[in-house]
Amino acid sequence: MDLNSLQSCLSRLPLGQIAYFDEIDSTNEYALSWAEAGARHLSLVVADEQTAGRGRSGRTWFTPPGAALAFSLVLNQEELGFNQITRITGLGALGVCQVLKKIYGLGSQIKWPNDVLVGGSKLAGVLAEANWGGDELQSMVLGIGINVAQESVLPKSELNFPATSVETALGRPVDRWEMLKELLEAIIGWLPYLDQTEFLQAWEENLAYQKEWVQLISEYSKPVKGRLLGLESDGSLRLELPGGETRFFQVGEVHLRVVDRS
Ligand code: BT5
Repeated sequence: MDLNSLQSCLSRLPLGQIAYFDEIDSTNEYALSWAEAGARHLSLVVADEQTAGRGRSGRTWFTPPGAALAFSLVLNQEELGFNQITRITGLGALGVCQVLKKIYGLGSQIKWPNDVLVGGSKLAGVLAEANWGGDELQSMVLGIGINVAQESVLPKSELNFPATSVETALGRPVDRWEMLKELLEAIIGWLPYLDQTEFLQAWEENLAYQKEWVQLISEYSKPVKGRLLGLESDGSLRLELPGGETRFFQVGEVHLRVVDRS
């Protein structure tokens, strides 16, 4: 891939500027600096390889060359509306689920808040980051990493959750640039409806572990066990605790694991 080919592949989409790198530290890092320097709404950064791809809380995201999709989309605040920023992670994850279904017939689910699972293994991760100018939100960067070929999956010993790739799940090669085009189309298509119930419902329908007992693990508080009920309008997770009380948990530094009731 090169910039010209990427531009022609994506020419029908209403994107801002496009940047392509054979190798970069992190597309989110680049997109955040670009956004700060005034990148237009829907500007896109794509890389074949990331040397310092990141996940949440300084964790790393593995993106070896030729095997994955890694990109970041700049979303300007004026185009978004402040109360929609908590829905951006869901937008990315839902977009991935819908595109896997649409082009490959592949069922997937969202492990709240930011992972996409196929057959219980992680196939994609989403990282939404904010670009603040003082107290004011200027823009959001929506970063998505998808394991396309098996080479993008780290060895088990380096993972804290099982992982897979699109090609492993399908048993055949796929065109990752077609996937990128379809995914951007899905994301851009949802943007005007982000504040609608329809979006929240679609997001909720794709949640993994519905009605199952899960545990939320955080570095800062004791683990909480509960039955997964669904989402609140700001994207918080609704759990029923063992005593029957309902509680909400915001997208913070939490990990979700499925557990036995006992
Ligand atoms: C995520 O974080 O899953 C968000 C990943 C976002 C990556 C994209 S790529 C484009 C953009 N530019 C960036 O720099 N980032 C975004 P989290 O839930 O914190 O998961 C991170 C954990 O997933 C790591 O600690 C590993 O255990 C695991 N992991 C790392 N690489 C993986 C891979 N390729 N496939 C599956 N799991 C992986």
